[in-house]
Amino acid sequence: MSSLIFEEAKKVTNGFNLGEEVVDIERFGSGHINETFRVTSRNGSVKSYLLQKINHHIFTNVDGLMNNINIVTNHLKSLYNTIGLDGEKHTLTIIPTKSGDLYCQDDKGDYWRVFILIEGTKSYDIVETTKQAYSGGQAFGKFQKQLSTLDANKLVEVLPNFHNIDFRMANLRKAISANKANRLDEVQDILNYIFEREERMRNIIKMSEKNELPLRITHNDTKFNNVLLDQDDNVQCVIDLDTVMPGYVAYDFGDAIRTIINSAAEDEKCLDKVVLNIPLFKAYAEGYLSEAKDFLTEKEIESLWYGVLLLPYMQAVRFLSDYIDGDLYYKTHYADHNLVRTKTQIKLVKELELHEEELSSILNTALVK
Ligand code: ADP
Ligand code: GN1
Ligand code: MG
Repeated sequence: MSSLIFEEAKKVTNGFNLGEEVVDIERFGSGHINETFRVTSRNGSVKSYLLQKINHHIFTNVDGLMNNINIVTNHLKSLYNTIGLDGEKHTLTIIPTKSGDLYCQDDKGDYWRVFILIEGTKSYDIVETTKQAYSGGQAFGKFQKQLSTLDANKLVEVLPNFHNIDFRMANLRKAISANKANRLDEVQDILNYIFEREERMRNIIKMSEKNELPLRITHNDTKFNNVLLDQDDNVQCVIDLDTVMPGYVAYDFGDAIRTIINSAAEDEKCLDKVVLNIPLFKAYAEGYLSEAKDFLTEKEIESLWYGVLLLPYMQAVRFLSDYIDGDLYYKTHYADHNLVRTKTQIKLVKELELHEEELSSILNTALVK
């Protein structure tokens, strides 16, 4: 870890009540946006916390974002309390600053927050078993169900148009026109592939224009590593709540499948390894529908498959736009990292299209289970 960020993190912990002495700070997780640390402190016993520097270039309304998380986690805690479960183990808990704020700002203007680190949990970048996939499905299905009783007007839309494909395509077109990093020539084939599919990927938008889909409170970043499972791979907690805001259920379903059905990493360079793990798809769909099928409308059920095709496609559009822009949005670890990520997502779209009939029929069967 660069010593500068370590110094910053250490300094910032003084503003929170984390015990007598911070004994260790290490980097944690593999997210693309925020900087995450595990902080270990001693106060008689040893306790761990999760410290995050919020990327305020992306999340410009940090106050609104932290208020959203506070509202959502308080709502979930009150639901857990009514069934006698410890809310601090099943949702995030914000540790306020010494002056009682939900976050603090350092002298460089960066924003920091602290959560309780839920011990004995695991998260997976790549899903390994059907049990894990089923639990992930249950976790996000239950999350949507629990939030269905929260008034959506209480939340601010932290990132407007986040999953709006027309908005993402408009951004791609802007990136192409500006060609900031002079990278257009090498991505022409990918662009052709993307534009050929543009209309087909507008199914959810079209349904929304016809008022066929209810807006619900959704998670909007249902990557599988945003679920914590316990040691036996049962559901523990849904995390990474920065993007919780009004949305369509199909976006959450599709984004989870995007990371679950891929046998390889999101940035796998060898595209032959990017193949579908269909049993994991089935398990996630069954887990999700076991929680969600009672509240989903018929049209929402119809939209789930469109989400499965759309989310890897939209992710390709987002990674590619950032590559063309010169890597301004996502953290990258080498020069063409965003291009590698784009190609992986495109390969996924191709695989999903090839298996469309089989996968849709699995989804229909999961519905009547
Ligand atoms: P990012 O925005 O960088 O994805 P996350 O909030 O998802 O950040 O955190 C990164 C990783 O840290 C998660 O994938 C998970 O492994 C771990 N993590 C996050 N919050 C907690 C928590 N409260 N308790 C235990 N582990 C956590
Ligand atoms: C980002 O922060 P992280 O890694 O969980 C991104 C998601 C993308 C994801 C792709 C706010 O999520 O939308 O799907 O990367 N988050 C934001 O891996 O843009
Ligand atoms: Mg995350």
